[in-house]
Amino acid sequence: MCLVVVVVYSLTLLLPLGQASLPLVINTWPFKDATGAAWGALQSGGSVLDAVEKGCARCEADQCDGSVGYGGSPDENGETTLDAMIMNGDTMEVGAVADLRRIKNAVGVARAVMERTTHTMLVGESASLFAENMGFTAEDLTTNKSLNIFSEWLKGNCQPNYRKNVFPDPSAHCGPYKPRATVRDKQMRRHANVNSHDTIGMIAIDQAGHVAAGTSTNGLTHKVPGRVGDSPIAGAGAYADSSVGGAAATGDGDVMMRFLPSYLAVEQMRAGADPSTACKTAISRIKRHYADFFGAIICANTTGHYGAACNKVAGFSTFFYMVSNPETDKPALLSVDCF
Ligand code: SD4
Repeated sequence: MCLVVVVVYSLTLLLPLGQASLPLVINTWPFKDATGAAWGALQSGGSVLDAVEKGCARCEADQCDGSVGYGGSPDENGETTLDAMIMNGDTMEVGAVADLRRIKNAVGVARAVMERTTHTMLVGESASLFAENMGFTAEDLTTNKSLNIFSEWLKGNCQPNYRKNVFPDPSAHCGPYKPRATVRDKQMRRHANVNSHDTIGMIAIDQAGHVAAGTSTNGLTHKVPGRVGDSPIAGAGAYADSSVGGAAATGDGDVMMRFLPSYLAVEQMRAGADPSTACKTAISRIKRHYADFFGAIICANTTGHYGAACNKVAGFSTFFYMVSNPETDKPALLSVDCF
């Protein structure tokens, strides 16, 4: 990540924090090309949904930091599976896919769920079949890199993993696992940490105040097959309401999805909080229960104000995010100190 940040710093304009202007694109992490793709979509007359879809799709194609799209975060079987969502803040429609296999363009499939069904979310093999029927190409999401991550993990006795209260002891052995007779409530196994991050979450707001938000991720490396995180869950991974604004989150989805941080942030803005304060409130709510959770959130309102917040933990004291608006001209890298 450090190298990425340095490179992005040198390629982007640093913007004085929080200058409000519309239209606006804001996204998690220094994924500059994704911001540019979304901004380009708006500039060429596309809708905010087009912007979010194009921005997230760019990350899926570029494998942003290995945490979005194909070839990243292999699960316990070595397979890459994708989660994504998109939300229309005008209509409150959502399209989402989770545990999507063999299809690279997860956010595109999410949009198809929204626009070509009356459902909100499709999962697993059936989501892949739906995607194929909608014209998306099925292909192997495995790469040499993901194969290598997987084989190194197997060689290292499947460490780390996300199992607890099973035998053989998951802190020393691979599965298959069986439930242990007793469940130790206090047994804390590993949660996602600063090394398993970088989901793209994006908000786009046009001049007229139309809001869309979305996410795309390949989740967590070595996750239990079938695991779905916060990213495709409306209100958790992202939320949009054109009468207020939008929010999008990144981090330990297993913890964060219990608090619907994106929904909370939007509701805080509805109640009058500025975006930075709304973002902080969403993080604080989680902190109360999980002081050491890894996570961050971006928030923006329909006046073009925006902000971000993150939970300070070892190895994560600054969160980088991207903004494009008429003040920046090109994508600008911003940061916020975690608290
Ligand atoms: C997940 N929230 O699947 C995603 C991962 C992530 O930054 O955001 N990492 O839990």
